[in-house]
Amino acid sequence: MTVTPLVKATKSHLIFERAKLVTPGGVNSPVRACAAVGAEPIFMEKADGQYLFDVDGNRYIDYIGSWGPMILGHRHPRVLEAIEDALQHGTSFGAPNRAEVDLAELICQMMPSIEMVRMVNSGTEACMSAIRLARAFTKKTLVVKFDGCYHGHADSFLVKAGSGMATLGISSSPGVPEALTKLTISVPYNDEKALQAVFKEHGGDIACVIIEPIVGNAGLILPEDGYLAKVRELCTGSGALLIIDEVMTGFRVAPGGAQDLYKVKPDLTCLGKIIGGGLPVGAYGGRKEIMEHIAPSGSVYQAGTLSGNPLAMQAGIAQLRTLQQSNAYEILKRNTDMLAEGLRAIAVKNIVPMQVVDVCGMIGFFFTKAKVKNLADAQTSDTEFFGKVWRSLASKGIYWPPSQFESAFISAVHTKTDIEQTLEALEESIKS
Ligand code: KE4
Repeated sequence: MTVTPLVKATKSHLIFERAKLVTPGGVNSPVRACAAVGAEPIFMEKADGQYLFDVDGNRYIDYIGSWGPMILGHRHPRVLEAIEDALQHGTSFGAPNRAEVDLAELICQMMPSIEMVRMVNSGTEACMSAIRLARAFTKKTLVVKFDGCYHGHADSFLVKAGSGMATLGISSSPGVPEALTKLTISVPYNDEKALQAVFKEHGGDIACVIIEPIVGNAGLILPEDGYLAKVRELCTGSGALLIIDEVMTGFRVAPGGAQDLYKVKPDLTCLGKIIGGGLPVGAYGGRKEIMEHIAPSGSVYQAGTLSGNPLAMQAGIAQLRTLQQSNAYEILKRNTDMLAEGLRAIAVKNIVPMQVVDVCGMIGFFFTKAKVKNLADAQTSDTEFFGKVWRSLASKGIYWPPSQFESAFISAVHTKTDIEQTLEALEESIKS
Protein backbone atom coordinates (compact mmCIF):
# COMPACT_ATOMS: atom_id res chain seq x y z
CA MET A 1 0.00 0.00 0.00
CA THR A 2 1.47 3.40 -0.94
CA VAL A 3 1.85 5.69 2.00
CA THR A 4 0.68 9.20 1.20
CA PRO A 5 1.08 11.89 3.89
CA LEU A 6 -2.27 13.43 4.81
CA VAL A 7 -0.96 16.91 4.00
CA LYS A 8 2.47 17.42 2.35
CA ALA A 9 5.32 19.36 4.05
CA THR A 10 3.36 19.89 7.22
CA LYS A 11 5.34 20.27 10.44
CA SER A 12 4.24 16.72 11.27
CA HIS A 13 5.62 15.42 7.97
CA LEU A 14 8.93 17.21 8.50
CA ILE A 15 9.29 15.84 12.04
CA PHE A 16 8.45 12.38 10.70
CA GLU A 17 11.25 12.71 8.11
CA ARG A 18 13.68 13.44 10.98
CA ALA A 19 12.23 10.68 13.15
CA LYS A 20 12.79 8.03 10.47
CA LEU A 21 16.51 8.79 10.51
CA VAL A 22 16.92 8.03 14.20
CA THR A 23 14.08 5.67 15.18
CA PRO A 24 12.90 2.47 13.46
CA GLY A 25 9.93 3.47 11.30
CA GLY A 26 10.03 6.92 12.94
CA VAL A 27 7.88 5.73 15.85
CA ASN A 28 8.43 4.20 19.26
CA SER A 29 5.64 1.70 18.86
CA PRO A 30 4.53 0.09 15.56
CA VAL A 31 0.79 0.65 16.12
CA ARG A 32 1.40 4.40 15.82
CA ALA A 33 2.97 4.13 12.36
CA CYS A 34 -0.35 4.50 10.43
CA ALA A 35 1.19 2.79 7.37
CA ALA A 36 -1.59 0.16 7.57
CA VAL A 37 -4.14 2.90 6.88
CA GLY A 38 -2.04 4.46 4.11
CA ALA A 39 -1.05 7.53 6.09
CA GLU A 40 1.86 9.00 7.95
CA PRO A 41 1.82 9.16 11.75
CA ILE A 42 0.46 12.47 13.03
CA PHE A 43 2.79 14.07 15.53
CA MET A 44 0.79 15.40 18.45
CA GLU A 45 1.77 18.41 20.54
CA LYS A 46 -0.92 18.62 23.23
CA ALA A 47 -3.88 16.77 24.68
CA ASP A 48 -6.76 17.98 26.82
CA GLY A 49 -9.91 16.16 27.84
CA GLN A 50 -11.20 14.29 24.80
CA TYR A 51 -9.05 16.25 22.36
CA LEU A 52 -5.61 15.91 20.79
CA PHE A 53 -3.86 18.79 19.01
CA ASP A 54 -1.22 18.04 16.37
CA VAL A 55 1.94 20.04 15.70
CA ASP A 56 0.14 21.85 12.87
CA GLY A 57 -2.62 23.09 15.18
CA ASN A 58 -5.31 20.64 14.04
CA ARG A 59 -7.73 19.43 16.73
CA TYR A 60 -8.97 15.83 16.86
CA ILE A 61 -11.66 14.12 18.89
CA ASP A 62 -9.54 11.33 20.38
CA TYR A 63 -10.74 7.70 20.25
CA ILE A 64 -7.37 6.20 21.19
CA GLY A 65 -6.93 7.82 24.61
CA SER A 66 -3.29 6.69 24.70
CA TRP A 67 -4.59 3.14 23.91
CA GLY A 68 -6.71 2.98 27.05
CA PRO A 69 -5.28 4.97 29.99
CA MET A 70 -7.29 8.15 29.32
CA ILE A 71 -10.67 6.86 30.55
CA LEU A 72 -11.22 10.24 32.25
CA GLY A 73 -9.80 12.17 29.30
CA HIS A 74 -6.36 13.75 29.04
CA ARG A 75 -5.09 15.97 31.87
CA HIS A 76 -7.97 15.21 34.24
CA PRO A 77 -7.65 17.82 37.04
CA ARG A 78 -7.51 15.21 39.82
CA VAL A 79 -4.83 13.20 38.03
CA LEU A 80 -2.79 16.31 37.22
CA GLU A 81 -3.05 17.51 40.82
CA ALA A 82 -1.87 14.12 42.12
CA ILE A 83 1.16 14.15 39.81
CA GLU A 84 2.01 17.77 40.66
CA ASP A 85 1.79 17.02 44.41
CA ALA A 86 3.93 13.90 44.02
CA LEU A 87 6.51 15.91 42.07
CA GLN A 88 7.08 18.12 45.14
CA HIS A 89 8.47 15.04 46.91
CA GLY A 90 10.69 13.72 44.12
CA THR A 91 10.34 11.55 41.03
CA SER A 92 11.81 8.19 42.05
CA PHE A 93 13.24 6.90 45.31
CA GLY A 94 14.60 3.46 44.46
CA ALA A 95 13.07 2.55 47.78
CA PRO A 96 9.50 1.65 48.77
CA ASN A 97 7.00 4.49 49.16
CA ARG A 98 3.53 4.57 50.69
CA ALA A 99 1.78 5.26 47.39
CA GLU A 100 2.71 1.76 46.17
CA VAL A 101 0.83 0.29 49.13
CA ASP A 102 -2.13 2.64 48.68
CA LEU A 103 -2.50 1.62 45.02
CA ALA A 104 -2.02 -2.08 45.78
CA GLU A 105 -4.75 -1.92 48.45
CA LEU A 106 -7.07 -0.04 46.07
CA ILE A 107 -6.56 -2.63 43.30
CA CYS A 108 -7.21 -5.51 45.71
CA GLN A 109 -10.36 -3.76 46.93
CA MET A 110 -11.65 -3.06 43.39
CA MET A 111 -10.73 -6.48 41.96
CA PRO A 112 -11.33 -9.05 44.77
CA SER A 113 -9.72 -11.96 42.87
CA ILE A 114 -6.46 -10.10 43.51
CA GLU A 115 -5.27 -10.80 47.07
CA MET A 116 -1.70 -9.62 46.37
CA VAL A 117 -0.24 -7.54 43.55
CA ARG A 118 3.19 -6.58 42.18
CA MET A 119 3.72 -3.31 40.31
CA VAL A 120 5.79 -3.27 37.12
CA ASN A 121 6.28 -0.72 34.31
CA SER A 122 4.22 -2.03 31.40
CA GLY A 123 1.55 -4.52 30.44
CA THR A 124 4.24 -6.56 28.72
CA GLU A 125 6.16 -6.90 31.98
CA ALA A 126 2.98 -7.82 33.82
CA CYS A 127 2.08 -10.61 31.38
CA MET A 128 5.60 -12.02 31.02
CA SER A 129 5.99 -12.12 34.81
CA ALA A 130 2.60 -13.79 35.24
CA ILE A 131 3.48 -16.68 32.92
CA ARG A 132 6.88 -17.13 34.58
CA LEU A 133 5.08 -17.33 37.92
CA ALA A 134 2.52 -19.78 36.50
CA ARG A 135 5.27 -22.04 35.17
CA ALA A 136 7.05 -21.97 38.55
CA PHE A 137 3.87 -22.53 40.58
CA THR A 138 2.57 -25.43 38.45
CA LYS A 139 6.03 -26.80 37.53
CA LYS A 140 4.69 -27.11 33.96
CA THR A 141 5.89 -25.38 30.80
CA LEU A 142 3.21 -24.96 28.12
CA VAL A 143 1.41 -21.62 27.71
CA VAL A 144 -1.89 -21.45 25.85
CA LYS A 145 -2.97 -18.19 24.22
CA PHE A 146 -5.49 -17.24 21.53
CA ASP A 147 -5.04 -16.11 17.92
CA GLY A 148 -5.30 -12.34 17.78
CA CYS A 149 -4.84 -11.80 21.49
CA TYR A 150 -1.91 -9.59 22.40
CA HIS A 151 -0.15 -9.71 25.75
CA GLY A 152 2.78 -7.42 24.99
CA HIS A 153 5.97 -8.22 23.14
CA ALA A 154 7.69 -10.77 25.42
CA ASP A 155 9.07 -13.67 23.38
CA SER A 156 6.50 -16.24 24.48
CA PHE A 157 3.58 -14.13 23.28
CA LEU A 158 4.74 -13.40 19.75
CA VAL A 159 2.82 -16.33 18.33
CA LYS A 160 -0.23 -15.40 16.20
CA ALA A 161 -0.54 -12.26 18.29
CA GLY A 162 -2.88 -9.36 17.69
CA SER A 163 -2.37 -5.59 17.75
CA GLY A 164 0.62 -4.47 15.72
CA MET A 165 1.46 -8.04 14.70
CA ALA A 166 -1.96 -8.63 13.17
CA THR A 167 -1.80 -5.15 11.64
CA LEU A 168 1.55 -5.88 10.00
CA GLY A 169 0.52 -9.45 9.13
CA ILE A 170 3.34 -10.95 11.22
CA SER A 171 2.41 -14.34 12.71
CA SER A 172 5.58 -14.75 14.74
CA SER A 173 8.61 -12.53 15.17
CA PRO A 174 12.17 -13.12 13.95
CA GLY A 175 14.52 -13.33 16.90
CA VAL A 176 12.23 -15.58 18.93
CA PRO A 177 13.81 -19.05 19.06
CA GLU A 178 11.72 -21.97 17.80
CA ALA A 179 12.64 -23.71 21.06
CA LEU A 180 10.59 -21.09 22.87
CA THR A 181 7.66 -20.57 20.51
CA LYS A 182 6.95 -24.29 20.51
CA LEU A 183 6.08 -23.94 24.20
CA THR A 184 3.28 -21.54 23.29
CA ILE A 185 0.12 -23.00 21.79
CA SER A 186 -2.29 -20.56 20.17
CA VAL A 187 -5.87 -21.54 19.33
CA PRO A 188 -8.81 -19.65 17.86
CA TYR A 189 -10.77 -17.50 20.36
CA ASN A 190 -14.40 -18.45 21.07
CA ASP A 191 -13.70 -22.05 19.98
CA GLU A 192 -14.39 -24.40 22.91
CA LYS A 193 -13.59 -27.53 20.91
CA ALA A 194 -10.14 -26.27 19.87
CA LEU A 195 -9.28 -25.52 23.50
CA GLN A 196 -10.67 -28.85 24.71
CA ALA A 197 -8.49 -30.63 22.13
CA VAL A 198 -5.38 -28.85 23.43
CA PHE A 199 -6.19 -29.85 26.99
CA LYS A 200 -6.89 -33.41 25.85
CA GLU A 201 -3.50 -33.64 24.16
CA HIS A 202 -1.37 -31.57 26.55
CA GLY A 203 -3.49 -31.15 29.69
CA GLY A 204 -0.86 -32.35 32.09
CA ASP A 205 1.81 -29.98 30.73
CA ILE A 206 -0.17 -26.74 30.55
CA ALA A 207 1.09 -24.19 33.08
CA CYS A 208 -1.44 -21.53 32.17
CA VAL A 209 -3.96 -20.17 29.77
CA ILE A 210 -3.63 -16.44 29.21
CA ILE A 211 -6.60 -14.73 27.64
CA GLU A 212 -7.95 -11.29 26.84
CA PRO A 213 -11.45 -11.69 28.37
CA ILE A 214 -12.66 -9.26 25.69
CA VAL A 215 -10.30 -9.18 22.71
CA GLY A 216 -9.20 -5.61 21.98
CA ASN A 217 -6.22 -6.46 19.77
CA ALA A 218 -7.90 -8.07 16.77
CA GLY A 219 -10.42 -5.31 16.53
CA LEU A 220 -13.00 -5.68 19.33
CA ILE A 221 -14.33 -9.23 19.81
CA LEU A 222 -16.63 -10.28 22.67
CA PRO A 223 -16.57 -13.73 24.29
CA GLU A 224 -19.55 -15.91 23.33
CA ASP A 225 -21.98 -16.88 26.09
CA GLY A 226 -20.38 -19.36 28.44
CA TYR A 227 -16.98 -19.27 26.75
CA LEU A 228 -15.00 -17.76 29.60
CA ALA A 229 -16.70 -20.11 32.07
CA LYS A 230 -15.58 -23.05 29.89
CA VAL A 231 -12.00 -21.75 29.81
CA ARG A 232 -12.11 -21.48 33.61
CA GLU A 233 -13.49 -25.03 33.93
CA LEU A 234 -10.81 -26.53 31.66
CA CYS A 235 -8.04 -24.79 33.62
CA THR A 236 -9.46 -25.88 36.96
CA GLY A 237 -9.85 -29.44 35.72
CA SER A 238 -6.22 -29.74 34.64
CA GLY A 239 -4.43 -27.67 37.27
CA ALA A 240 -3.44 -24.98 34.74
CA LEU A 241 -3.67 -21.41 35.99
CA LEU A 242 -6.11 -19.03 34.32
CA ILE A 243 -4.45 -15.68 33.67
CA ILE A 244 -6.88 -12.96 32.58
CA ASP A 245 -5.14 -10.13 30.79
CA GLU A 246 -7.06 -7.00 31.80
CA VAL A 247 -4.39 -4.53 30.72
CA MET A 248 -7.00 -3.02 28.38
CA THR A 249 -10.31 -3.97 30.02
CA GLY A 250 -9.31 -3.53 33.68
CA PHE A 251 -11.43 -0.84 35.37
CA ARG A 252 -12.80 0.16 31.94
CA VAL A 253 -15.59 -2.26 30.91
CA ALA A 254 -16.89 -2.40 34.51
CA PRO A 255 -15.70 -1.12 37.90
CA GLY A 256 -14.07 -4.52 38.54
CA GLY A 257 -13.05 -5.15 34.93
CA ALA A 258 -14.17 -7.90 32.55
CA GLN A 259 -13.91 -10.49 35.34
CA ASP A 260 -16.62 -8.48 37.13
CA LEU A 261 -18.71 -8.15 33.95
CA TYR A 262 -18.54 -11.89 33.10
CA LYS A 263 -18.30 -13.17 36.70
CA VAL A 264 -15.21 -15.29 35.96
CA LYS A 265 -12.53 -15.71 38.64
CA PRO A 266 -8.94 -15.93 37.37
CA ASP A 267 -5.96 -17.22 39.31
CA LEU A 268 -3.88 -14.26 38.12
CA THR A 269 -4.78 -10.93 36.49
CA CYS A 270 -2.56 -8.61 34.43
CA LEU A 271 -3.19 -4.86 34.56
CA GLY A 272 -1.80 -1.67 33.02
CA LYS A 273 -2.93 1.51 31.27
CA ILE A 274 -5.74 2.93 33.47
CA ILE A 275 -3.96 2.12 36.77
CA GLY A 276 -1.14 4.49 35.83
CA GLY A 277 -3.29 7.45 34.79
CA GLY A 278 -1.16 7.87 31.67
CA LEU A 279 2.24 7.23 33.27
CA PRO A 280 4.22 4.02 32.63
CA VAL A 281 2.73 1.21 34.68
CA GLY A 282 1.74 -2.43 34.77
CA ALA A 283 0.80 -4.86 37.52
CA TYR A 284 0.04 -8.53 38.02
CA GLY A 285 -1.69 -10.10 40.96
CA GLY A 286 -3.97 -12.82 42.19
CA ARG A 287 -4.23 -15.58 44.76
CA LYS A 288 -1.83 -14.99 47.68
CA GLU A 289 -0.62 -18.61 47.67
CA ILE A 290 0.59 -18.05 44.11
CA MET A 291 1.92 -14.48 44.44
CA GLU A 292 4.02 -15.39 47.49
CA HIS A 293 6.32 -17.36 45.16
CA ILE A 294 7.57 -14.03 43.73
CA ALA A 295 10.93 -12.78 45.08
CA PRO A 296 11.78 -11.80 47.70
CA SER A 297 9.07 -13.79 49.52
CA GLY A 298 9.61 -16.62 47.07
CA SER A 299 12.22 -17.58 44.53
CA VAL A 300 10.55 -16.56 41.24
CA TYR A 301 12.63 -13.58 40.22
CA GLN A 302 11.11 -10.37 38.83
CA ALA A 303 12.35 -6.82 39.43
CA GLY A 304 12.24 -3.26 38.08
CA THR A 305 14.12 -0.03 38.71
CA LEU A 306 11.05 2.15 38.39
CA SER A 307 8.43 -0.32 39.58
CA GLY A 308 6.07 1.45 41.98
CA ASN A 309 7.25 4.84 40.74
CA PRO A 310 5.63 7.44 43.03
CA LEU A 311 4.36 9.64 40.17
CA ALA A 312 2.70 6.72 38.37
CA MET A 313 1.28 5.36 41.62
CA GLN A 314 -0.28 8.68 42.61
CA ALA A 315 -1.66 9.20 39.08
CA GLY A 316 -3.19 5.72 39.18
CA ILE A 317 -4.67 6.22 42.65
CA ALA A 318 -6.24 9.54 41.59
CA GLN A 319 -7.71 8.01 38.44
CA LEU A 320 -9.12 4.90 40.17
CA ARG A 321 -10.53 6.90 43.10
CA THR A 322 -12.18 9.36 40.70
CA LEU A 323 -13.70 6.43 38.79
CA GLN A 324 -15.02 4.98 42.07
CA GLN A 325 -16.43 8.26 43.38
CA SER A 326 -18.07 9.55 40.21
CA ASN A 327 -20.72 8.45 37.73
CA ALA A 328 -17.97 7.86 35.15
CA TYR A 329 -19.17 4.35 34.20
CA GLU A 330 -22.71 5.57 33.64
CA ILE A 331 -21.41 8.31 31.30
CA LEU A 332 -18.98 5.89 29.64
CA LYS A 333 -21.79 3.40 28.93
CA ARG A 334 -24.08 6.14 27.62
CA ASN A 335 -21.34 7.48 25.32
CA THR A 336 -20.52 4.00 24.02
CA ASP A 337 -24.18 3.12 23.40
CA MET A 338 -24.79 6.38 21.53
CA LEU A 339 -21.78 5.87 19.24
CA ALA A 340 -22.50 2.17 18.63
CA GLU A 341 -26.20 2.67 17.90
CA GLY A 342 -25.40 5.59 15.62
CA LEU A 343 -22.83 3.53 13.73
CA ARG A 344 -25.23 0.60 13.28
CA ALA A 345 -27.86 2.99 11.92
CA ILE A 346 -25.31 4.39 9.43
CA ALA A 347 -24.44 0.87 8.24
CA VAL A 348 -28.12 0.01 7.67
CA LYS A 349 -28.98 3.32 6.01
CA ASN A 350 -26.00 3.16 3.63
CA ILE A 351 -26.21 -0.61 3.09
CA VAL A 352 -22.57 -1.13 4.13
CA PRO A 353 -21.46 -4.63 5.23
CA MET A 354 -20.28 -3.66 8.69
CA GLN A 355 -20.07 -5.33 12.12
CA VAL A 356 -20.17 -2.91 15.04
CA VAL A 357 -19.02 -4.32 18.38
CA ASP A 358 -19.17 -2.46 21.67
CA VAL A 359 -18.76 -2.82 25.42
CA CYS A 360 -18.64 -0.08 28.05
CA GLY A 361 -15.81 2.24 27.05
CA MET A 362 -14.70 0.33 23.94
CA ILE A 363 -15.98 0.10 20.37
CA GLY A 364 -14.85 -1.42 17.09
CA PHE A 365 -16.14 -1.92 13.59
CA PHE A 366 -15.25 -4.39 10.84
CA PHE A 367 -16.10 -3.92 7.18
CA THR A 368 -17.21 -7.50 6.62
CA LYS A 369 -20.48 -9.43 6.34
CA ALA A 370 -19.15 -12.12 8.72
CA LYS A 371 -20.10 -12.05 12.40
CA VAL A 372 -16.65 -11.61 13.95
CA LYS A 373 -16.02 -14.30 16.56
CA ASN A 374 -12.25 -14.61 16.18
CA LEU A 375 -9.14 -13.32 14.36
CA ALA A 376 -9.85 -15.30 11.19
CA ASP A 377 -13.28 -13.66 10.90
CA ALA A 378 -11.72 -10.24 11.55
CA GLN A 379 -9.25 -10.88 8.75
CA THR A 380 -12.10 -11.11 6.24
CA SER A 381 -12.57 -7.36 6.72
CA ASP A 382 -11.89 -4.88 3.93
CA THR A 383 -8.76 -3.27 5.39
CA GLU A 384 -8.25 -1.17 2.24
CA PHE A 385 -11.65 0.46 2.81
CA PHE A 386 -10.87 0.81 6.51
CA GLY A 387 -7.76 2.79 5.52
CA LYS A 388 -9.81 5.09 3.28
CA VAL A 389 -12.32 5.71 6.08
CA TRP A 390 -9.51 6.29 8.58
CA ARG A 391 -7.84 8.92 6.37
CA SER A 392 -11.16 10.66 5.78
CA LEU A 393 -11.93 10.68 9.51
CA ALA A 394 -8.50 12.14 10.31
CA SER A 395 -9.05 14.91 7.75
CA LYS A 396 -12.35 15.67 9.52
CA GLY A 397 -10.69 15.88 12.97
CA ILE A 398 -11.51 12.39 14.26
CA TYR A 399 -8.54 10.36 15.54
CA TRP A 400 -9.46 6.69 15.31
CA PRO A 401 -7.07 3.77 15.99
CA PRO A 402 -5.06 3.39 12.73
CA SER A 403 -5.71 -0.33 12.30
CA GLN A 404 -8.58 -2.70 11.64
CA PHE A 405 -7.05 -4.87 14.37
CA GLU A 406 -7.38 -2.44 17.24
CA SER A 407 -10.21 -1.26 19.45
CA ALA A 408 -11.28 2.35 19.92
CA PHE A 409 -11.52 3.83 23.40
CA ILE A 410 -14.13 6.28 24.62
CA SER A 411 -13.75 8.48 27.69
CA ALA A 412 -16.14 9.77 30.31
CA VAL A 413 -15.51 13.31 29.06
CA HIS A 414 -16.58 12.84 25.42
CA THR A 415 -19.76 14.89 25.02
CA LYS A 416 -22.97 14.23 23.09
CA THR A 417 -21.84 16.88 20.61
CA ASP A 418 -18.48 15.12 20.10
CA ILE A 419 -20.29 11.87 19.35
CA GLU A 420 -22.75 13.54 17.00
CA GLN A 421 -19.82 15.13 15.12
CA THR A 422 -18.06 11.76 15.04
CA LEU A 423 -21.11 10.02 13.61
CA GLU A 424 -21.49 12.73 10.98
CA ALA A 425 -17.83 12.34 9.97
CA LEU A 426 -18.16 8.55 9.97
CA GLU A 427 -21.20 8.64 7.68
CA GLU A 428 -19.52 11.09 5.28
CA SER A 429 -16.33 9.00 5.30
CA ILE A 430 -18.15 5.71 4.71
CA LYS A 431 -20.32 7.19 1.95
CA SER A 432 -17.41 8.90 0.22
P1 KE4 B 1 2.26 -2.54 27.10
O1 KE4 B 1 3.53 -3.33 27.27
O2 KE4 B 1 2.12 -1.94 25.72
O3 KE4 B 1 2.04 -1.51 28.24
O4 KE4 B 1 1.02 -3.55 27.30
C1 KE4 B 1 0.97 -4.70 26.50
C2 KE4 B 1 -0.46 -5.20 26.42
C3 KE4 B 1 -0.82 -6.32 27.16
N1 KE4 B 1 -2.08 -6.80 27.14
C4 KE4 B 1 -3.05 -6.19 26.40
C5 KE4 B 1 -4.44 -6.77 26.40
C6 KE4 B 1 -2.74 -5.04 25.63
O5 KE4 B 1 -3.72 -4.46 24.90
C7 KE4 B 1 -1.43 -4.52 25.66
C8 KE4 B 1 -1.02 -3.31 24.86
N2 KE4 B 1 -2.02 -2.78 23.98
C9 KE4 B 1 -1.53 -2.08 22.81
C10 KE4 B 1 -2.76 -1.61 22.01
N3 KE4 B 1 -3.31 -2.67 21.27
C11 KE4 B 1 -0.64 -0.96 23.19
C12 KE4 B 1 -0.34 0.02 22.08
C13 KE4 B 1 1.04 -0.17 21.54
O6 KE4 B 1 1.50 -1.32 21.37
O7 KE4 B 1 1.66 0.89 21.26
